[in-house]
Order: sequence, then structure tokens, then C-alpha cells
Amino acid sequence: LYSYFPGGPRWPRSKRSLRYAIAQTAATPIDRATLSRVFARAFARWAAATTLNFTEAASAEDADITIGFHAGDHGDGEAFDGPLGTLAHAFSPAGGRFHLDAAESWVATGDVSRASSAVAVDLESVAVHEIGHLLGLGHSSEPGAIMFPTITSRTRKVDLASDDVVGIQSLY
Ligand code: TQI
Ligand code: CA
Ligand code: ZN
Ligand code: ZN
Repeated sequence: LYSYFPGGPRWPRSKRSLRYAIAQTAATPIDRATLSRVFARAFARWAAATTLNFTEAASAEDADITIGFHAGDHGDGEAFDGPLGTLAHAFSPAGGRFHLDAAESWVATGDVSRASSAVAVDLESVAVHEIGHLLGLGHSSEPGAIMFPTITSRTRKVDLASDDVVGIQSLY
């Protein structure tokens, strides 16, 4: 079963269009065009289940949600921890912050199960989960759900389960 993010935050019902920016932050080996494509696909999965829509903004000043890669202690009291452990975190909806650990071996193209690194993490899978938090979902007790709080490294999991869909439709 799905749950709501602690405190039950959500974007106002009047706000159907959310804008996100991919900020120039810590270095990643993934090029900008690939990042745009992966995040667009991740947002589209939630847009398909709701009446929300998402567009990429050119700058953070112009966006509701800011996505960035950060290494170690990056000033929000939730330091990243190097490979694995915490992969990313999102704070919803206040501030719309979505941070990814720059120390992960992110895989943005191709089959993560065939990645050369034993600790490879599929970027789109993590993005779909964190967007769920950005929209106000907490964790699910359903192992097949995107919002289930465990993912195995070198695994791709990007399709919303019916539990995720019922949860998000109860919010929007
Ligand atoms: N990051 C945690 C997460 O997004 C952060 C977190 C811990 C959290 N406790 C929370 C967020 C309570 C909201 C409410 O769940 S993570 C997964 C998963 C992480 C974990 O880096 O551990 C994914 C990021 F679910 F697979 F374990 C992405 Cl997909
Ligand atoms: Ca980490
Ligand atoms: Zn952070
Ligand atoms: Zn989570």
C-alpha cells in the first residue's frame, strides 16, 4: 500500500504544470542531452497517470523543481555518502529540491545489468522514485511498487505499479 510523504505535502490543485530545471552542479560523466532525455522520460511516467504535466525550464529561477548532482556534504544537512548507501533525495514540494549523489556510477543509457561497474545504478529508476516523493508520495509496502524503499543495484525498475497509480491519483 502507498503512503504520503511525512506531513502530507502536495502541489496546489490549481497547479497542473510543473517546471523543472537541471542545474549545473557537480560533474557527472553523463552529457546534458542525455540527462534531459532521462529526466523527461521519468516525469512522463507520472504525467501519464495524472493530469499533471512537466516541462524542462532553462534555469532554476524559472522552475518549481531543481535537479542537481552533489557530492558529500552539500549544505542541506543531508550529506551524501559515496557509492551506494543513499543514492538521491527529494524534498517535496517545498523548494522542489531533487539531489543525486554525484559519487554513484550512474547509468543513463543501455542495460544497467550489463554495466561494467558492480555498483552501477540506473538513473531513470531512481528518478522515477524521487519524482514520486517530489509529488508527495512516501514509501509503499508493495515490493513491485516504484515507491517500495529498496532497489537492487544493477536493476532497472521504471514502470509504475497499480499501487503507485492509485496513490498518485488520490493526491492529484
Ligand atoms: N534515498 C531515500 C529515498 O528516496 C531517502 C529517504 C530515506 C527518504 N527515507 C525516506 C525519502 C523517507 C522519503 C521518505 O527513499 S535513497 C530508492 C529505493 C533511494 C532509495 O537514496 O535511499 C530509490 C533512492 F527505493 F529503491 F530504495 C532511490 Cl529508487
Ligand atoms: Ca551514495
Ligand atoms: Zn541534498
Ligand atoms: Zn524513497
